Amino acid sequence: MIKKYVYGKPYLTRSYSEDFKEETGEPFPFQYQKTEKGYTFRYPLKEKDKIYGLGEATGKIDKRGKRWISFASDNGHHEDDTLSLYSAHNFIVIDGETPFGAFFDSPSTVIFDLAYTNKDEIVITSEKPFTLYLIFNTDAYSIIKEHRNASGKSYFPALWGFGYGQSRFSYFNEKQVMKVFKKHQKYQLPLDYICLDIHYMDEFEDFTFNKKRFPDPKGLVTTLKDEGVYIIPIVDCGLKVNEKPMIKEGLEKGYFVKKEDGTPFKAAVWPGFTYFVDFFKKDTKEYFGHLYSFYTDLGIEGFWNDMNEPSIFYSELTKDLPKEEKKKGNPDFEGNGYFQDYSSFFHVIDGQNVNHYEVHNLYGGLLCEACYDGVDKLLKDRRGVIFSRSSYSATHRYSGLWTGDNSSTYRHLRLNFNQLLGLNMEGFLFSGADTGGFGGNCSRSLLLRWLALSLWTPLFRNHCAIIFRPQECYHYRKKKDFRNLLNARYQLLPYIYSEFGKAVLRDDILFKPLSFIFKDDETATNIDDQLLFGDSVMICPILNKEKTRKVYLPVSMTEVRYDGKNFKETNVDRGWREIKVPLNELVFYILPDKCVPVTKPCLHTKDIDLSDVTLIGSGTEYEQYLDDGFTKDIKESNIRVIKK
Ligand code: MIG
Repeated sequence: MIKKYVYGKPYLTRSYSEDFKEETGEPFPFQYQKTEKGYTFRYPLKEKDKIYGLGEATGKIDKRGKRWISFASDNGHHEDDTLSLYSAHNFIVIDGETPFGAFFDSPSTVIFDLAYTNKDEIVITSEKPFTLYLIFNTDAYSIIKEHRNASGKSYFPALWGFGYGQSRFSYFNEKQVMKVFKKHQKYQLPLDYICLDIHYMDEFEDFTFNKKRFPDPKGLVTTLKDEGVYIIPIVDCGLKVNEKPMIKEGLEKGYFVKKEDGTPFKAAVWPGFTYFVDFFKKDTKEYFGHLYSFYTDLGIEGFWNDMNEPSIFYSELTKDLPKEEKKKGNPDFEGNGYFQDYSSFFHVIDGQNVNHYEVHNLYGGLLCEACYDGVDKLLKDRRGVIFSRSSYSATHRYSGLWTGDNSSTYRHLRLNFNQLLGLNMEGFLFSGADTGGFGGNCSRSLLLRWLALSLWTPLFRNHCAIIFRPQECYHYRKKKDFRNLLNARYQLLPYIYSEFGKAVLRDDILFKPLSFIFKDDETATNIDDQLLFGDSVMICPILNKEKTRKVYLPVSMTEVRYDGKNFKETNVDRGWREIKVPLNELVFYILPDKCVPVTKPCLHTKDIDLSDVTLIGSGTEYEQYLDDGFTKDIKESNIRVIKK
């Protein structure tokens, strides 16, 4: 059951698709107070209560003890105690004797003190008007499904988006891109797409290719696509200030955000000064979405939307400030260290000038919506592949999400693992981290361990920043070890793709804690380094330097050990066990009476046959979601039961 409460006159976010009737009473079980600081909600926690949610937020899986400021921020150097990240995801579940969910649907900042200041009390504050949805159901899992149901179906990319992707900031020219492809081919490393970072552009300007370095983008795209490898260009959010017709059109029609005096706001990002589309205005989404035709005309079908918090380096106002001043983060939140100057620009909403701060958290998601609608039309009857850096609750309807800049450390591998449940709770089924880490030199063992985790995440991409040691798998010794883990992904794709399809259709999540299923098992409730993946699998990746780890089995299961070719199955008893996992192997578990469909290895999803599967595990049948990988008709009848 969902109850809706409205505070002030909030801007309609359209995050929940249904029209819920507004309640008038107190938002029980919260104690509500209106103070100078805004709208405040308190809840006393019981000793065993756990808190899940906040989407992309870092910290433990159980968010009890966390402080969080929901304010979309570019923060590449985040850690467990970071206060804000790229996305603003405002849904939490308090899991205890009387579980309930709360979605603070606010276009602006919300402050979550989840038993941080006072260890037994939740205090949530919003300065600006917003809508509160409270969700009541029997358990945390059911509450999450209700939130998923109310916020709309998850974005479903083309099958090739589930392949392995290789990225780098940046591949500087066509030759380097071809080399990445050829090396993967030479060492028989599976690959479905290569990402082009900002250096493919002409002076960092979106919707251009540098003619010298990429003389024939259409040729490149076609050649690679024939081989089964797609190109995904990055698209930055700011549009370079110049005299081009698309910019003139934007200025004439008032499509860009403005300063208080009504003149267009300019701020510098990679190409120098840029304009920002005012996605709140009618017509602007269509304008922006159609710009992607530049890429689709070249045969491109995948897009990587960056910097859409929006993140800016400096504005006209802050341009001449001394560097230290320019670098000063906003005092209210953490950021990329640059003074974001959001107070200088305004959106036009229902004919009114609204300062960016009032609606900041919606911006990145609105860009995704514009991109999705545009690409949807441009690709006609085919699904594309889109992922973004910034988002709001419900952006999952339009885009996948990657978790932004991370580091090549075991700490960040663990941090990535901890984000999986929250992202799924927000509907971001198509999500994943920069595998191997963005900043830093990734060691061979770290990359292998990270691959062993990321091969379960639907968005599976290796990305690395400029200046660091190359991170493509073929740069490391014993390529076969890397091939093993990439093969594992492709052989498991029938399962991963099918679980994804079912989760989309049934408002389900892919990653869940053991406690969601094994409710009465006290030990299972406290396990936070193992997760269930879909209906059949339990994953237990190694997230540190060790070669072994302890695994807890709430029931007897099938232990599966994959060595690059075979899935070796052993029945193992419930309870604790210690397992040894060599760097080139994958170990996971299949729940009793469940099955996992696996297929033969291949190098590209174009060569995969998702219907040609073997069922492993102790069950006898499996419900498989299956389609042609491109259709937009995602329907229940695509699910069929297959038997051993
Ligand atoms: O200012 O395009 O998170 O993945 O490689 C940095 C360059 C801009 C940030 C993204 C990262 C990307 C980088 N971008």
